Parts: sequence; C-alpha cells; structure tokens
Amino acid sequence: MTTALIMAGGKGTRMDIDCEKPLIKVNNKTMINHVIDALQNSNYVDNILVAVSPNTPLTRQYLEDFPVNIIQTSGIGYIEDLSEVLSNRDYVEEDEVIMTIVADLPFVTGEQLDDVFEHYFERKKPAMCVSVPEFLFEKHGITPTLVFDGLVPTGVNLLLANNDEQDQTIYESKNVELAFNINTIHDLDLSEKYLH
Ligand SMILES: Nc1nc2c(ncn2[C@@H]2O[C@H](COP(=O)(O)OP(=O)(O)OP(=O)(O)O)[C@@H](O)[C@H]2O)c(=O)[nH]1
Ligand SMILES: [Mg+2]
Repeated sequence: MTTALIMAGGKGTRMDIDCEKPLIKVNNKTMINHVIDALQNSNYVDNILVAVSPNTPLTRQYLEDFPVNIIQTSGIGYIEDLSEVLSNRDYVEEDEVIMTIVADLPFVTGEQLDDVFEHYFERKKPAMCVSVPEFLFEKHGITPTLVFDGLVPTGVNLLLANNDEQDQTIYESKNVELAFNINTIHDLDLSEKYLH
C-alpha cells in the first residue's frame, strides 16, 4: 500500500479570485474534496498527506475533519515544498513509493489512479510521470493550459521518497480527466462545459 501527497499550498495567482484554489467548487464540491475522494477510492492508497502552506490557511482549517495528515510546508515553491515533505521521516519512510497529486484535478477518479499505479508497478522504474495526449482534449472541445510535444502533463507523478536523481518513465494515459486541472477562470468555465 502507498502514500499519496496532495500539494495544496500554492498562491493561486492565475485564478485571480478571492478564494484559495483548493476550496473552489466544481460540481458543488471543493476541488480538494474531489481529489481526496479519488484517493480514498483507489485500491492502492492507504495514507493521504496534504501539504498546505501560509498561502492556504483556510484549506488547512477546512481539512481538519478529513481523514488526512496535514503538513505545513513553507510555501516557497512546489519543488522546494515537495522535497521538504519527502525528506521528513515523520511522514514518509526512505524509499517509500509516493504518489504526488495536485489539488486542482476535479474530475480524477480512483479507477484512473489505480490504472496509473498498475503501470508504475509493471515498469519497475523509480519514477513515473503521467501525461495525456493533447488530441484527447481536442476531442472533448477543451483547451489544455500546458502542452509539451503534444502531451499534456497531469498533476500526477510517482516517485520514491529520497533525494537521488531518479530514472523516470512517461506514461501516456488515455484519461483526459487526469490532466484537466483548473488554473484560470477560463479553465473553470471549461469545466462547466465538460460537465454538461
Ligand atoms: N505546498 C505547496 N503546494 C504548492 C506550491 N505551489 C503550488 N502548490 C500546489 O501545487 C498544485 C499545482 O500548482 P499550480 O496549479 O501552479 O497552483 P498555484 O501555484 O496555486 O497557482 P498559480 O499561482 O496560478 O501558479 C496546486 O494544488 C497548488 O496548491 C507550494 O509552494 N507549496
Ligand atoms: Mg503555481
């Protein structure tokens, strides 16, 4: 069984609204609640950590009644705070497999995450980055925020908890939901469109 780490301490600058991004509602539920539900529905996750920061005090408060371990990180940046958590032996064991996931993936499901885990364990490589081909977005009439070489990076990665450089594979998932994250008001509008 594995640990999942939700990164939820960003500034949400691109959203430009007066609400912490993890607490924005999509389909009547906060985005971070959608992510927690998916992790709870996964057959491989038995421990959920959430990295909050001084940028997200209300998210911290909101999570108090959820079955998750809240970790206060400094909010310096995604990479810095991630390495803060991965090197903290109070929360993760050395070389433990960790799934990192962003808090703004409202359509992700437990089944899709299980598919990611199954590919990770099959490949026997320390790290795996999950992406989705851009054409799948076009098919759904949605515009991804970020595209590299025809691939949309998802907010989902697998790695081992240590500071060594890790040999990484890229998994191309066919589940567009894994890469449909909300960065701007425009993305929020697209999510409404996607729902209908
Ligand atoms: N703990 C922690 N989480 C972060 C940090 N930066 C980003 N995140 C989280 O990582 C996820 C993906 O980051 P972004 O989509 O860039 O979100 P963001 O940084 O809040 O938004 P922008 O300011 O628009 O970039 C979100 O769930 C953020 O809350 C950080 O410095 N510390
Ligand atoms: Mg950011």
